[in-house]
Amino acid sequence: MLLYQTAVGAVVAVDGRFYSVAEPEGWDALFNRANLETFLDSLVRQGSAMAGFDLQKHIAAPIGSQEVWAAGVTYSRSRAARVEESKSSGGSTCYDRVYDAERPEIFFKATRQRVVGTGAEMHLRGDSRWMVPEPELTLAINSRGELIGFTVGNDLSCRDIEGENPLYLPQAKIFRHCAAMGPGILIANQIDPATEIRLQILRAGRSAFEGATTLSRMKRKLPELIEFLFRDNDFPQGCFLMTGTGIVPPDDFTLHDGDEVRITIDSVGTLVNRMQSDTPRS
Ligand code: DO4
Ligand code: MG
Repeated sequence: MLLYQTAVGAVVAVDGRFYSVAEPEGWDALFNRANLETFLDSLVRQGSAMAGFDLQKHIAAPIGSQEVWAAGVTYSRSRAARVEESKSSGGSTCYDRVYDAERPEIFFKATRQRVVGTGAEMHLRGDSRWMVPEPELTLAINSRGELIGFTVGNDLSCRDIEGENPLYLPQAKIFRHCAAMGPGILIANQIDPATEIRLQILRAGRSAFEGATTLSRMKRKLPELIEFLFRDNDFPQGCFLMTGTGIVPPDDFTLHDGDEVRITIDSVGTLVNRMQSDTPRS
């Protein structure tokens, strides 16, 4: 069962049929509803499917007032890439250390206003010459710390800014339209570790990079990441947690204006975003 936020309200999809979710208090209330899966299940069983609904026309990012956080260096591929990019700054040992440490790296990624959904543009920073998408399984977690579902996330990042000095991480990670999530949320509290994540970058219609990994290559367990995120921390409207990238393009690759980034997670969906270097300020 997939939950979408759309211009006409929340919609749930089962077997290719769409059902309207009448939640008068809006997305945040739905996100934090007790027994969400049971509620949506009974709504589908009792309701009638929407006739002729065009999801692509109405879809929005599946986020309300939730903050977006991210875990890092959860795959050995991410550790290796970061050790390489930060060699000249002398900061490279911190990535080896955090990969093996009990405490994971968890950082703040975005507020709602910095997040775009599928089909929308992401922003390439004007002061970075080395940017990459980071395709990440993203957890939807309610205010009680319960995992309610999974979406596809893109933790767009500046490798040169982070590589110059790890203390620049917030600037490498947080900027206008720095995060994409969607298309919807797979409502479930478990996901098969054999699930694949695939990244495809198209430039002028041709493949500029393709890569894949599986969730089983992630070093950390999902409950472990959630437990650390919620330690001494409150999320009254719930939150999202990106779980780190296991796919990094080669070191000579950077995103260009106009590139299309496609991230697919089996059973969750495909997130598609075009890269823009001059998105007007909103
Ligand atoms: O250490 C910096 C960020 C790591 C990250 O975003 C990732 O591994 O996905
Ligand atoms: Mg990341």
